[in-house]
Amino acid sequence: MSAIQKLAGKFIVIEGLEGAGKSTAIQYIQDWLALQGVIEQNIELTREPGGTTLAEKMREIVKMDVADEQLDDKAELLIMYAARVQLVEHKIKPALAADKVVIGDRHNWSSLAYQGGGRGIDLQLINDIKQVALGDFKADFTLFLDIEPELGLSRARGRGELDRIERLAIDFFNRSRAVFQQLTEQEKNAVCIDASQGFDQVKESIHRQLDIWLASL
Ligand code: Z5A
Repeated sequence: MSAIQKLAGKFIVIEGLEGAGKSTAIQYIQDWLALQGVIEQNIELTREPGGTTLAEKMREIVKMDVADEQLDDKAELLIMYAARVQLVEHKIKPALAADKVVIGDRHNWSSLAYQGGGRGIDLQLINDIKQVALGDFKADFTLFLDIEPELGLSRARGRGELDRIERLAIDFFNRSRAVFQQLTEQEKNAVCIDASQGFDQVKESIHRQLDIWLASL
């Protein structure tokens, strides 16, 4: 079977803390797909929360600062899943059914890491909500870009003002990171990339891990 045939209908996800370099890594994945012969029209890019008209509205709500009302942690969690259902049902599944390769900038692990690890919501409750919202749908391959929160936030800060979630204490991000690391250890089709390396080394690591995954298909 050719690489193009193996990759058709596959969902690749990039996860990691802010400033880990997810947007940059997505470009590296696109470069790698091009090397495998996958044409641009057969690649769909998504981001979470967001990626559809309604899901982008929900993204605005989770990022919004409201002076007289705090977004409740459980409301935040439910909005993440509402946005995810919209994205999966209206964009990701149709693209996969059309044999496209979908690259996701964040997916389900971000809820376990941020709302679970960071906010302290029970991981089993989050898994139950996931099951109701998405059933067994999941990524085919996950690349977790691991970085010290301090370094990631300093990179994110370089881009301008931090948003509502980015302004949380370092402890929050350390707890989120620990969940990401745990999930990577547990999941067969996931790898950890040291995102503190320079651009070229990160690119090389991502391409190497994608080669190994492709060979396993
Ligand atoms: N969230 C949640 O709580 N629960 C959920 O279920 C989901 C999300 C899905 C989404 O924000 C927020 O929602 C996020 C989690 C929460 N919260 N926060 N905070 P977003 O989409 O706006 O932000 P992000 O996903 O964290 O992305 P980001 O901040 O844009 O980071 P990034 O994409 O990983 O980084 P980047 O833009 O590729 O790189 C950042 C900078 O570092 C940039 O200037 C690069 O040139 C530089 N960079 C990248 N790689 C390197 C290397 N290797 N060396 C040096 N510099 C580098």
